[in-house]
Amino acid sequence: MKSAIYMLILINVAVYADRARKDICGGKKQYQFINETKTYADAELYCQQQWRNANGHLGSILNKEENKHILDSVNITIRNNFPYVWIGAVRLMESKTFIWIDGCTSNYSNWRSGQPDNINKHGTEACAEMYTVKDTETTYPGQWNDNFCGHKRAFICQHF
Ligand SMILES: [Ca+2]
Repeated sequence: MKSAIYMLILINVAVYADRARKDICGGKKQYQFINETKTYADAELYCQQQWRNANGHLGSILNKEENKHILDSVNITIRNNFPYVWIGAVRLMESKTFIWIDGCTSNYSNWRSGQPDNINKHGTEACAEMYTVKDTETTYPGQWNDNFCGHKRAFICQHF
């Protein structure tokens, strides 16, 4: 799994170079909910391949409006079937910092209280998911958690 994360980091570096050509972070992106479950690396690959010519990636969430937009775009029946979905933030190597996989940056975050905690019986929690439903008394739809990248989740792609 580590190699998959390193691959994602390399992708990120490549995207930073891409940004120099086109300011994708300021552009109007579209999100697409994918109701297939995949590991984090496979989900990112799917987004890249599906929108090869449109900067496909797992979705970055740069502000409150984008976070709400993602949640509102997935109806409640689907949310109940997929209570956790991968989004495009990954842990930067072994640090406490998470970065958006498309290379965009923002001060916005919406972590659940106590997250990211990097605590998992499987190992490092290097990938970010969003809760789509109320998970516990202290978890609300739209909040984020770090989790083990090998879990299979539905996911949110973005493209332009
Ligand atoms: Ca966690």
